[in-house]
Amino acid sequence: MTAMFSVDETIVALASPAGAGPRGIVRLSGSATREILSGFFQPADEARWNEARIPQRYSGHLVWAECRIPVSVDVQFWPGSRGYTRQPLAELHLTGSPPLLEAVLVELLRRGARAARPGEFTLRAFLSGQLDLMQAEAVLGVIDARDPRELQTALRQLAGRVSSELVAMRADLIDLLADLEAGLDFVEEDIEFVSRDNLRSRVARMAETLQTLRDRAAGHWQSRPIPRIVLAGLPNAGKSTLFNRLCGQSTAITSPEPGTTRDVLSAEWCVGSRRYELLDTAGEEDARDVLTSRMQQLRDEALVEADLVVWCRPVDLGEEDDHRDEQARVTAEAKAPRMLIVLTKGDLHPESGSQPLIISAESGLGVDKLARAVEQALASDAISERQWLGSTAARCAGSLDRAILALRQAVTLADSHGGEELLAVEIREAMDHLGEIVGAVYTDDLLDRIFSKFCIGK
Ligand SMILES: Nc1nc2c(ncn2[C@@H]2O[C@H](COP(=O)(O)OP(=O)(O)OP(=O)(O)O)[C@@H](O)[C@H]2O)c(=O)[nH]1
Ligand SMILES: [Mg+2]
Repeated sequence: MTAMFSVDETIVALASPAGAGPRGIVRLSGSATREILSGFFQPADEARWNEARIPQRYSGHLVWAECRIPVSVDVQFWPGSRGYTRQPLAELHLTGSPPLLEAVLVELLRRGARAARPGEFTLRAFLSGQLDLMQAEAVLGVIDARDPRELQTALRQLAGRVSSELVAMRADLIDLLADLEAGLDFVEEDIEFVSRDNLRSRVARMAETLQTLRDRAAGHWQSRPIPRIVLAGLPNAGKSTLFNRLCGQSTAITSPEPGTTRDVLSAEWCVGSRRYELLDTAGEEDARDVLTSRMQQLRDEALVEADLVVWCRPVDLGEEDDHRDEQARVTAEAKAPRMLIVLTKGDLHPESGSQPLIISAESGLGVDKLARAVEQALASDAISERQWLGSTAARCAGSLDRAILALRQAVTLADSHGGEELLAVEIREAMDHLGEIVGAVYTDDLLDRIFSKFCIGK
């Protein structure tokens, strides 16, 4: 055990951002928290402090030899195991003056606290069972979130719905394993503790749930800081003209000839402080030869990897094209995670101006509305789809795949009347991989890797 994993010492760190600020927070946690503070912290209400049994806030002063004037402080104190780390925990809220905070830290170290390492408070929360590993990563995600979307994902992961589902599943596997192993002792008597049908259906259901989780996360293994928006539609729908208008450049060639765009083009679309990666694609049509099939393939890849597809449908389509557009749209929608339909070339039909999302890349009509609709669609995307942070997803992809594989093998074994021992091996395997995801099974190395990304004081 390295010192990092020992929870006996009382650790201290600055928990507020470095530098001057209106308030500074010093965090202290460990069994000696109260002893270290006693004499240093002089509470206004001594009796209440001495009897502290429940988490409360105390005002008072800090008094120590080097400091001639008592320093006013508010102390939030969690006695017992009610705090974040499940150990006594105190937060000293002071004026955010760097030399003052520094002096308080030095005094606490002198009184027996040890300087905390990066992420050590959260590590203690993890080691005490307060958080699982996915949630610990989510703490980092909350701290590092670059926009509201990432924050939402991190908060959802912190709330732990996915992890509690995985923990419950793992508990069910442990039960199954116990039943199987108990059965092994009674093979002679032909006693079964869990029927094959029951086992098969439970395991199959788990494999399915994990696969859904895996699929949902598939596009998000890498956390993508800038959402990717793909313009798609029939040839000549005005995609490239819109692309040029949104990016404020004339990168894409446009022409009245259908089939102008062949490659996938990419440029940045900025709306206020928001940035998107915008892709222009070839129009949807049937592949006729090597070139067109390559064009369609590139387009399909773009659809799959999009965060949002904007389907461009001209207002002036004839009846036949209207049908073609609908068919192509449905096909594309099946590949895309989310789709927004816009009516293009709105200037050709001024009377249709009341339609919800009608735009004209020529005149600029409705472009603002489109930007707002895109923002909204992506916000709801965050709420319904993103369950995992990119960092967690990347760490867990392998474990999730191996757990699914083991469960599928267990189903096959159950179908083919394979032996109990073999079933037990697969179930144990799945259990271990789920354990890696939530952190029930971990190595010091892994913890080091995860927690060293934290800042000190968290
Ligand atoms: N009146 C009008 N014409 C437009 C508008 N947008 C595009 N067009 C015209 O429609 C034709 C096709 O435009 P493109 O932007 O090349 O269409 P595209 O969807 O990229 O076409 P492909 O690349 O062939 O799939 C061009 O002649 C454009 O000038 C618009 O908002 N209003
Ligand atoms: Mg084009």
